[in-house]
Amino acid sequence: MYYRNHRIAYRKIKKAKKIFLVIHEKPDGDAVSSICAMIDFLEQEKIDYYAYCVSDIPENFLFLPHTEKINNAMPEDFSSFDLIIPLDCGSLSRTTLISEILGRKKHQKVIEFDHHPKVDSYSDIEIREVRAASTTQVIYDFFKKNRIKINKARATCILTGISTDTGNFLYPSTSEKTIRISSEMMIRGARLPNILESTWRNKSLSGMKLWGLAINNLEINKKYNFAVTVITKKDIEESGATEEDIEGISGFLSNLNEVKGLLMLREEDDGTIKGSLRTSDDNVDVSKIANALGGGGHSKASGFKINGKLVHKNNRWMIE
Ligand SMILES: [Mn+2]
Repeated sequence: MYYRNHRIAYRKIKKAKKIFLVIHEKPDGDAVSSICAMIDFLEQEKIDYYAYCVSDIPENFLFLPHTEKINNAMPEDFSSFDLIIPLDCGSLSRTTLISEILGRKKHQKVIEFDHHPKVDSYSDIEIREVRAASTTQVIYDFFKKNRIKINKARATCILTGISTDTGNFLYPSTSEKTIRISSEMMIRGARLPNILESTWRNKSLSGMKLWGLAINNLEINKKYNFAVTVITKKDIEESGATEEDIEGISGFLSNLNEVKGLLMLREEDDGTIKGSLRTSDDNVDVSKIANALGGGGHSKASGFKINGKLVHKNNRWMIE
């Protein structure tokens, strides 16, 4: 089904008059890379498109080709699009287009490209491979199956999505296929050192200080052998760190050995708490915890959002 859908999707894309591309809010490297790879392909095919993300694109991904073509305003006439393509979204709510997609007209079809486990069914064609390390790896399969050439720009996007979503080839999602594709992307012109320079070796002093606070707040819950840390609004304010600085902390902290996994809780501006869960233990599926709390994600990396604030009481962190 997976590969058959690649071919059906290709025919639909070729026939489409106007395509709407969308990625999730607060996009990560994989989301931005996915939309940029698709933009590159649609431009070559001379297919009209509108690329959309509700959030600004983080600065460290602006080296990717075509990021300047991603809009954060909705177009006037959504019904003029005959094909909607959500990339790396994970669920309908993360497309940020719930009413547009659920209330779409008959002529509007949805083709979803993703590597997150399925949580809801909203698209007409699903191109999902949960074993893929990134959505760009799914797009690689799409290009290959349809004999679409992978030029330097596309190779850069595919490799960036893989390296950012695998924590620089560290997470268990890194398979033999992931490495093989990455090596092929380098042969096709992608430059891994440059990608790592932009996406990883770019930490600011304020960012490093916030990482320090997160390390300092680390505790181990002995009962479950699970590491827990918190980042409060005060921590973020005092360090002067930005949203982008917070990226990657949970992945880094999951290097802690002898624990089953890590939970990072972080206060957001809107009075909610964002939880990130990481594990490298084969027998632990953190998506089950995330799902129980209304979130989602992968078995090794997942997240959720709850209302409340973090308070330190009786020597421990609590949510109020
Ligand atoms: Mn992804």
